[in-house]
Amino acid sequence: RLHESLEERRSSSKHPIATRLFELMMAKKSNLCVAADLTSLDEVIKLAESIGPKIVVLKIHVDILEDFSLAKMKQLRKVAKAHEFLIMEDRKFADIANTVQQQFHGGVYKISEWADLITAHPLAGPEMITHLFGDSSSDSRRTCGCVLILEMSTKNALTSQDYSKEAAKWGLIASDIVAGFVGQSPPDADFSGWIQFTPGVNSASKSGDSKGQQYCSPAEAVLERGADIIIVGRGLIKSSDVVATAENYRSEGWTALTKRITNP
Ligand code: UP6
Repeated sequence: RLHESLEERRSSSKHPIATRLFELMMAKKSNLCVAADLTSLDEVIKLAESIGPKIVVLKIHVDILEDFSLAKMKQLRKVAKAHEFLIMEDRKFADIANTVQQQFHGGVYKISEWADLITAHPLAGPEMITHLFGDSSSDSRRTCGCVLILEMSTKNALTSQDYSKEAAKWGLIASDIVAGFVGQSPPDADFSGWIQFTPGVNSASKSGDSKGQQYCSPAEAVLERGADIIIVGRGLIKSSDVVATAENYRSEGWTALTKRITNP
C-alpha cells in the first residue's frame, strides 16, 4: 500500500466511500482531515466554509455540539457538497451490534442520515463490524464507510500489536463495510484499498497535550507511520489564521505523501 499510487489503490478499493475519498485526494491534492472539535455547529459550518477547499474530510464529534439540529447538519452537508469533502462522525462505536445499530440510525443525532464515515472500536468482535450498519439491505452499507480504530495515539493505549493485528483481519473479512482504519502504523493485513487515518498530528507541538495525547509532524505521520490522511485538530482550530494553517498542513501532508509514493 505505502508506495502504490492513489490511482492503483482507488481501483483496488472495495468500498464506494473509500473510492470517492481516493478521487477527492487526487483532485484536491490533499490528504488533510480536520478535526473540527468545536462545541457549536454554527462555528463548525463557518470553519468548513473557509477551509473546505483544502480538506478531504471534516471530522466531528456530534455529541460535543451544544446547538445540534438536523437542519444545521443539512447545511453542513451542503457545504461538504459545494467544497467536496466527506463528513466523518468520530463516534467510536464500541458496543454490541444491536445497540450500535440503534446509536447509528436513531436517537437525536440520526448519524446514518448525514455521515459519510464513522469510526468504531473493533473491541466487541467481528460480528459487530459486519452488522454495524444494519442488515444486508441497509443503504448505509453503500453510503457510509466504517473506519476501524486499530491503534490509538495516546500514551499507554491498550491497542496492542496483537489486538490491532486481529482486528485488521476482521476488517479484511468485512471489506464491504470497512473503508479504512485509524492507526499509528501500517497493520499486518495492509490492504491497499484501505485508507489509513492518523490523528495526533501537530506541527507546533512535539510534546503532546498534557492529557495523554501524543503528537508528531505531518511528514513523520506520512513517511514513518504510514498515514494516508493526517488528522489535525487543535494544531489548526486554535490557530489565528485557519485558512493559512490549513494550507500549510495540506501542503506538508501532500508533499510527504507524494514523496512516499514516488521514492519507495
Ligand atoms: N483521535 C485521537 N487519537 C486517536 C483517535 N482519535 O486524537 O487515537 C481524535 C480525537 C480528536 C482528534 O478525538 O478529535 O483525533 C485529535 O485532536 P487534536 O489534534 O486536537 O489532538
